[in-house]
Amino acid sequence: STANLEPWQQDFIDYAIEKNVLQFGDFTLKSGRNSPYFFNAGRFDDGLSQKKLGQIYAKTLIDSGIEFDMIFGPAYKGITIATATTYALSDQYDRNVPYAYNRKEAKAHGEGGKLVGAQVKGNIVLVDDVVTAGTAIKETLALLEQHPEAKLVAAVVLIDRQEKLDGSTLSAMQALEKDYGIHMIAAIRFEQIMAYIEGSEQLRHHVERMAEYRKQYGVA
Ligand code: OMP
Repeated sequence: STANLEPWQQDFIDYAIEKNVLQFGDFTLKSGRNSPYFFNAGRFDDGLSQKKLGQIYAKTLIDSGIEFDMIFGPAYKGITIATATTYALSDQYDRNVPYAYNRKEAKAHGEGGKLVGAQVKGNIVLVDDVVTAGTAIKETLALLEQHPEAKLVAAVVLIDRQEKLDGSTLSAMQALEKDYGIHMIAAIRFEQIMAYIEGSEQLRHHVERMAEYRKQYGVA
């Protein structure tokens, strides 16, 4: 692989392996594909993890140069990512950014409705963990369509698995950009995970299966 791996990406993958977030074996994905690796962000389950995650999302978003007004975290995993990201934006970039998230079930009493947090308006950035087929992001698009004062301008994810959609030559990230004009930004891409494995003595034995998987499902 020719993908260059930045030092902060190297450090972050080190940490993902240490936390058993990045795993190798046999996994069935939401899409039904059988994958030799899985990135389980749910195992980032402590304060240091949240600090590192927030910093990575904030850095990726700020480095993209995209102008935005607020962060949206789709339930459930996006919710903690939204808080970690806005905390880091405040802590490291002196930007106080509002955030909102959705409930999976609408509440019939109390404040009611499906959205929680700041009023959803302006240029919205969605945050989520991993993109394979982009299903979760499309659901948020549909949800935000009910709020004409809000525009989804970008999505920042931790991992772009860079997999072809069925019947397409494009990945979910590429298709979402093309079809909806949303800037799709990933902190780390599959090709960088490959580069990491190729450079690791302990993990190099996974290269063959990973390369096979990439050949079958990966985008050019
Ligand atoms: P899509 O909604 O198809 O893009 O799949 C992304 C979702 O699948 C993530 O939000 C996870 O729920 C799950 N997933 C992972 O967490 N890690 C992976 O490495 C792969 C998947 C997956 O099932 O594709």
